[in-house]
Amino acid sequence: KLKRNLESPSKPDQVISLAPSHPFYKEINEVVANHIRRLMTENVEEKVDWVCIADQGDMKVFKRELEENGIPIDPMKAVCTVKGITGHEVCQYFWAFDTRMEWEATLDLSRAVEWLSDDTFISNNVIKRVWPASQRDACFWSHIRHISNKNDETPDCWIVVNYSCEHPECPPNKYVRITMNVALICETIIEPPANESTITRDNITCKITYTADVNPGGWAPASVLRAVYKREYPKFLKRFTSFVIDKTKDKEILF
Ligand code: 6CM
Repeated sequence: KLKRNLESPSKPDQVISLAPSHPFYKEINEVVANHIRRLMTENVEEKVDWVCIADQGDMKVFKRELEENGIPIDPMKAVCTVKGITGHEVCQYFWAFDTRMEWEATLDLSRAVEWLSDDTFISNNVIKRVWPASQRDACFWSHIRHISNKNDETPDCWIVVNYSCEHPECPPNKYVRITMNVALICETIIEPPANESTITRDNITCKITYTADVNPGGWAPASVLRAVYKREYPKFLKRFTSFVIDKTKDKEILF
């Protein structure tokens, strides 16, 4: 299967390139649709049970404290706006496997397990150990999709979903297996330049919504985990978006 190439990206797909007969086809479509629905109906800034844990002006991170059998599974949600990059660029780099370790600071290693199609692959990711808990890993499919605004009911956006799955070549036998449902959804805002001149990076802004529902698997001390999240999620957003700005600054804009 062909890998999507960042240097000469293929025409944006409007549809899933995974075959409808694939065992993950239904799940991927349902998970993507749920994220889009959540995006359109949920405004964390208006909800009382969501707490803002980082506010850096253009970037805000929220959490909702939740426990399951004594294990914290706090859903996280972040919203940020970044100038000079498009939603397509942000999603392409969040999804791209070959550059993941250039911006990922929470992983020890990432291994591609199987390419399902040119928009979906499965990877195994070993997360850096957090003392005093055991080391964790995750196995998930990563799917990228363009959703065009054919009608007023859906926004024109790019989305990447990282969603836990099982794979015979990735058994959960060495580390504690975390499970997750992570989505990065981007909308591009274009400020029309004066005198119908060409759009430059000064005219574009990307609105990013990031959500992460992570179950750390086995025992994890809540106070340590919550301290890690408070520190690491804002750090990730800053580091990742700076990475995209740096990678794209001398390139043509990928709308
Ligand atoms: O979304 C992020 N990265 C993606 C690409 O790698 C992918 C990553 C998922 C891993 C999420 C790990 C969350 C951290 C879990 C720590 C559990 C340790 C238990 C310790 C108990 C004390 O979606 C960026 C992820 C940024 C995470 C801060």
